[in-house]
Amino acid sequence: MAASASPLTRKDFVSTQDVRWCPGCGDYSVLANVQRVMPEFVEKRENVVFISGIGCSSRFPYYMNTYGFHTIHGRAPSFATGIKASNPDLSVWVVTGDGDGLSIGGNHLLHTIRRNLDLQILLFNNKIYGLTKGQYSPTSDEGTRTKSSPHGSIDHPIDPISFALGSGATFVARTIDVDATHMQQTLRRAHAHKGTAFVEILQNCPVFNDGVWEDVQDRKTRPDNSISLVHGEPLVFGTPGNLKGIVMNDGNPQVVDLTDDEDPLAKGIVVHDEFLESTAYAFALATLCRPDFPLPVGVLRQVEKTCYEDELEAQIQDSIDTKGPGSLEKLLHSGDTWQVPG
Ligand SMILES: Cc1ncc(C[n+]2csc(CCOP(=O)(O)OP(=O)(O)O)c2C)c(N)n1
Ligand code: SF4
Repeated sequence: MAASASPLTRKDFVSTQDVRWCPGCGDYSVLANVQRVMPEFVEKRENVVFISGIGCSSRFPYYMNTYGFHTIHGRAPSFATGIKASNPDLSVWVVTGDGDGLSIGGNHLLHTIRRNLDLQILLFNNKIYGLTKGQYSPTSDEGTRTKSSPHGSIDHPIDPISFALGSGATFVARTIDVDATHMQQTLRRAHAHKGTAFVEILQNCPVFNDGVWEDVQDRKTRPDNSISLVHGEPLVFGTPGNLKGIVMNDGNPQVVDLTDDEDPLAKGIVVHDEFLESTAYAFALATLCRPDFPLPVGVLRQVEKTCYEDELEAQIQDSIDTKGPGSLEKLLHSGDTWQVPG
């Protein structure tokens, strides 16, 4: 565990607000883990801001004893862009849901990711609209029956990881609400990344979509249904006696059986590389889904790219160097101005 950067503790990040999520909601675990790691990241709470849109997950800023904005549906990434661009020293966190971030907010999420501001985006994926009482969302599986899809959803769902990769995300990871250790490690990695860190958190909504992630949440079935990504390690999953690995066949992932004493490298099992500049491999990983494949969990991709706020600052500095500091007063009274008689 990383050494604590400050005298703050988890309790310092717990607000006085009553937490209003349903009993058993996966959001509790995310909140607890974020509060636990936050003292490692900052020395002062006032240097942190949590920004959300609308949804159950978007109530998050109320429960963090930091600055926060509960903004407009789907617009948290845009607020975060403005906040980070004008206050680059702040630690900026976006909390969104699959509905908030990928329905109404898809456009905003896309543009924030592609600009690569140095901030963290946590997308809670429960594959449903929780707050509005259980309508299907863009990540709902085909056939999901809800009040708004009574005959079963006929939409092809969007995968948040593929969305982030397609938007040019420089850090893309997936973690699970019930796996505290993995989530904390993932949050540390996301925070350490310079650029937009996109983290999908698989989250159970026990009221409207209970068990949608059960096979990867349950400790017993998780090894067979997920694959833990570790840079430099072969893509092996399963349990002793039932080990399997992933090979690439003409660019297509394929599952092969492994005996317990078999060398995965000799069998051609892919070795995970999160630093590849090309997104092709990360996209191939993102296509892995159950029941035919294990679900990849961990960091899929991490690369370096310039950050929006640094480029912006450089442009401002360049203008000051060439044209002088400038005056807002002069600007406002330049050109064609007039007075409205009062
Ligand atoms: C402009 C606008 N449209 C629709 C709504 C209704 N609405 C509120 S939250 C929500 C979806 C939330 O789903 P998700 O982001 O998955 O969050 P969850 O509640 O599951 O955490 C919708 C459609 C709204 N508040 N504002
Ligand atoms: S409706 Fe679902 S997502 Fe919302 S608080 Fe309740 S359990 Fe959590």
